[in-house]
Amino acid sequence: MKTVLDYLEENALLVDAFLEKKLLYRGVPPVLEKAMRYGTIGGGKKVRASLLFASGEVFGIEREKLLPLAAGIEMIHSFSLIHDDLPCMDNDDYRRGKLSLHRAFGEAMAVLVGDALLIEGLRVFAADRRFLEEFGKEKLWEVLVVLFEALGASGMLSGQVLDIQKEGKPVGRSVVEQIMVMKTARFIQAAILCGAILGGAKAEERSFLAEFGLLLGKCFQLKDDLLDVTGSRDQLGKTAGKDLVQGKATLLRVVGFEEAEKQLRSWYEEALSVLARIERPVDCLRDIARFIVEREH
Ligand code: GRG
Repeated sequence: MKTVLDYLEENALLVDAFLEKKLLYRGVPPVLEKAMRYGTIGGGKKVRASLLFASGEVFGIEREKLLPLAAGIEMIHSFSLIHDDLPCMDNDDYRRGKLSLHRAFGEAMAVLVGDALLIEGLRVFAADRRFLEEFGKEKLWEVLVVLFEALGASGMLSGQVLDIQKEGKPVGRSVVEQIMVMKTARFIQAAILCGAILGGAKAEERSFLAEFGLLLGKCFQLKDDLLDVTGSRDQLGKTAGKDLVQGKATLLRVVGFEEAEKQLRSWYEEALSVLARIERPVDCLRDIARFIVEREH
């Protein structure tokens, strides 16, 4: 029987194979292509791509049709990690079990490769003729708007600004939750919403998936924070125990480990009960949700 780990691995391989072919450019400085490939292919869990596939599956969309968008979402995610690791941001030397991009290629290149992955990550599906013919202009436009909103001033960008601003400062619960939502949860929610948009979900289904996605995104960030305390560098593929040292504004810091674990359970259960309201096959999304809260990396 196929487990969720098999499913995630299969999806990661599919996305990597797609990126292998797509991240080959003519007339581009070879170092840019090499570094873009270094930052994306063969690394990371590719959870956001899997969430898009699983959400598409709820509406009967075949994975192959979603591949350009899944790859684009993972390129954009990789951009955020590359910039997050920069010395002027979180300053991390390791990512995905190897040197972070600026350590391997230099800081200027890491800034530019991040920029490239953000723009190319949008282009890879928006300029894909077959993707456009399959889903049509209206849905493509909706997908772009959802991604812009999750990434821009109302999402990841502001989440990162707050994350940096609040480092080492006293913070309350509402601010740390705002950081979790903006920095992490909105993009995870967007990956799930894209499947709903492309699948022609009804308004009610879309709003359940939006609620589920936000709760799952908060679970994802909280689990990431807990793993930062309990995990090792080998296990996580990145430096462990940094949040406490850097005085990161996390929920864990505000409420303590035990309370944070309880909160994770409670958001997870709430997410599952919202998901259960959708009268379609949601097993894949449920399995990934479980993986997210139980994972060890
Ligand atoms: C969007 C314009 C714009 C700017 C981005 C740098 C930055 C500003 C934001 C950083 C956001 C960030 C890194 C959030 C953390 C999210 C998180 C918990 C990432 C870890 O994701 P995993 O575990 O990583 O899925 P893998 O390596 O498995 O892909």
